[in-house]
Amino acid sequence: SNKTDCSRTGMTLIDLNRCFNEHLFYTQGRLPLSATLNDHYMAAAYTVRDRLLHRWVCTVRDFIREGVKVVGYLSAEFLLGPHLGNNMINLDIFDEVREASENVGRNLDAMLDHEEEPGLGNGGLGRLAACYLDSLATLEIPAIGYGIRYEFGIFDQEIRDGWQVEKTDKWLRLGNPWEIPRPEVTYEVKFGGHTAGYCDDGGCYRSRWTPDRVVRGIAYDTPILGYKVNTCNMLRLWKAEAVESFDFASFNVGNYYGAVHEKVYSENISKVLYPNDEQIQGKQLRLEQQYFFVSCSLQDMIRLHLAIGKSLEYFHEEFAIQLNDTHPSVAVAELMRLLVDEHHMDWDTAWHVTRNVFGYTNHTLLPEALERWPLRLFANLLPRHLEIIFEINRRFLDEVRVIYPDDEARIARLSLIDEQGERYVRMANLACVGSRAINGVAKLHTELLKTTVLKDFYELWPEKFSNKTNGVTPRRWMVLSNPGLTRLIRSRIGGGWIKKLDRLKRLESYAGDDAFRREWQAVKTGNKQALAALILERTGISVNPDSMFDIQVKRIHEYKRQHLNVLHVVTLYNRLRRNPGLDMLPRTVIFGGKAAPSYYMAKLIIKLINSVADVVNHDPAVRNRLKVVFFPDFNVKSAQKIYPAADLSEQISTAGKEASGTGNMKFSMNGALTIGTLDGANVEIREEVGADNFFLFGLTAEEVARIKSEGYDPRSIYLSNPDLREAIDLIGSGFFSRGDPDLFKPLVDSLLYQDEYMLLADYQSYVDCQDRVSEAYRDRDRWTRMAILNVARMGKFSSDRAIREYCREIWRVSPNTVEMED
Ligand code: 26V
Repeated sequence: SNKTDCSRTGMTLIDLNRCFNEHLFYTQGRLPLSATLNDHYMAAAYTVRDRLLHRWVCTVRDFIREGVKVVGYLSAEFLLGPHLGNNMINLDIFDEVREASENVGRNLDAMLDHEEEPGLGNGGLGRLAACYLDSLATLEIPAIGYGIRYEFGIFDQEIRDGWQVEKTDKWLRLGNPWEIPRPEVTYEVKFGGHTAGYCDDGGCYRSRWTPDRVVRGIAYDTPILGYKVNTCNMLRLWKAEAVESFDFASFNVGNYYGAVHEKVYSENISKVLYPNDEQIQGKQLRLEQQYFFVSCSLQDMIRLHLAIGKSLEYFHEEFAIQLNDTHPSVAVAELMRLLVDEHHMDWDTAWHVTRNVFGYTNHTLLPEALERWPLRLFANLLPRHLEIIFEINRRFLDEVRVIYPDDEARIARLSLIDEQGERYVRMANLACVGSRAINGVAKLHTELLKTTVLKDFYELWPEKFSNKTNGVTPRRWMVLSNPGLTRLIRSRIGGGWIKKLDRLKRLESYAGDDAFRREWQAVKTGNKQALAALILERTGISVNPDSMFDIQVKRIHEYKRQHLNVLHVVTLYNRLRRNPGLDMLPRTVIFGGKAAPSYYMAKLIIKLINSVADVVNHDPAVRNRLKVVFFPDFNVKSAQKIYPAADLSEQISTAGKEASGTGNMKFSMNGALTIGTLDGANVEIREEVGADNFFLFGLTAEEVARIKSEGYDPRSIYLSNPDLREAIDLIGSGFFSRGDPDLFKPLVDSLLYQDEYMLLADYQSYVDCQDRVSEAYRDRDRWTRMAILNVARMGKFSSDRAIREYCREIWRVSPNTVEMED
């Protein structure tokens, strides 16, 4: 299919070898003998990139020629993970590149390990955006991801003396071969100043915004290739720069530092990703980031739309724009401003376009995570947008009053402005009013949205609401990260499942096949040995690959309840102390995840895990039956090594708190069984794999709400449960803190006197369930059968299924096959 330019982007081993050597010489400036690991990595990356770019230009050419509808996915985060291996998989040249690298005496895995990942996201939300880009390209849907090119992504985590220490993520240090800077694709973004009314030529009242600062956004494009297709979409990330690289006016009057200050100030906007913690509210720089990337992205889409010769009143027929949470929701006001102020459209037409172009995805029910901006701050930074929001609100509330006359309480709740006490702009309300479609990310989450945080909007516009259960890409999360399992599955049912994950169903008939189960176990053992080696390298702890690998990896948060897992560990430890000869199933309990730098309790939980690990791992009486590991710096790269090695996946959030979870899907796809609550997507995972193949415990979301409303008393549970009491008391006694009873007191007290996330209420149910897990694991054939059935029934959780639903039900876009010829 690739006849035109086989010399430069051919797919044979000969083509790849030549290309690799040419890049080593002409791009890196190296002779084979003096090439470093980095040189080899760069040469491989450019070799792969050439093939992406060939497909990319064909994709762009077809966009323009066919005038197809394009998805614009707006997200403040894209947690892509390393590119090289993934692109090799999608190009279907993995084995050839391995051979080409061995031909120059370099091990491919060393090169893959060398890549620094772009950590431009916090966790689930950013990783979801990355999986969705992969599926959009694989399904041949024209799409552009828009976001921010943070110079520093999520911090690197180090553990010192058991505590988390944050290190800046210098991911661009060695250059980034995967991005194409586009210095000619730039837009200006205004900030601050004031507005003034005037009459235009037609006698219409208009508003003119005179800003006091202007910043320039520069596009950096990353090609996103689909799996075994020619569609190569792009991720366009904006970097902020000063409009004049040097302010000569200031310089000439001697204000050199004033001029440089302006430059430094502008560049700050894309400097660093905010970790999601409580302090984000009210940070002006965060709002500047949001507006900056939204404005650049909308201007870019408008330019592309006008370039194909269409009128802006049809903008929503050429683009579907998705708001990934409320972070980009200022887009509703910005699109109105661009259409009305800059392109002189009348308000009603502009509002029609706006309301029909946007979709809004909600990702959390936690009230403290719902974005609101102090009105003062908003007015100072975006005075024109505040006017527009007031006008949207006035018209909206007029409509509401017709439907609900005299229901002032409801009107106050629906208003875009929170007016109880200090005034705020409510970003979720803005997103709801400005969108045609609103969705949650799992069945339970969507139902809870309708009855809690977005209840009033649901009652107003039930037809706007739908559920889109999250999914993850099987290319990265199975094929790339678990080659052993992929090979085994392929040997029985071929490779069709990689694009049609439902086909994994065909594995069901092998669940009872003894030979297959042996091979399955061998793959798992291999993955566990590899993780054990990595754990030894990163922590100095040696773990036994024959023990059950019980793993919880995710951001550290009280609602995710890593400390409930710790209570279980301490309970097992107490059993061993009480009964040194106990025949206990050997377990290795592994934790990983970052705490937001200002989230004190989360950091204390990390310290607790490490302190418990220290004692348990060094207690000779434990004798290999229990090991505890905190795996530092959990990120996409390490995740690819961790999920394939898990026996047990911990998904233990308080019911009703985790919107979906996506790690739960990655574990299960790699043959781990889940212990979990009825929360987020766990509910649907259990539905799919069958109740017999899922370890369920704990209160339901309804029970949590009911018990809370009736008055919950954690202390009475503590007093009446001896095992729980013993575990908590041991932590509170200073046993794990060198005799210091104060260290973990904040944690213990919060459990005894508040227990916001109801650990104590779920403790016994969790421990009992863990005992059933151990029992099941002892019967290795039964366990393996269950693991096979888990994988076989995970088809629903492919991001391809999720994206198909978004395409059909929200975006109304269809595939467009890209031809490589001509
Ligand atoms: C933000 C904040 C900020 C304030 C303090 C507490 C807090 C807690 C969580 C968040 C995250 C909000 C958005 C988010 O990342 N949601 C995640 O989205 C994933 C993809 O849909 C989903 O799988 C996770 O369950 C959900 O937490």
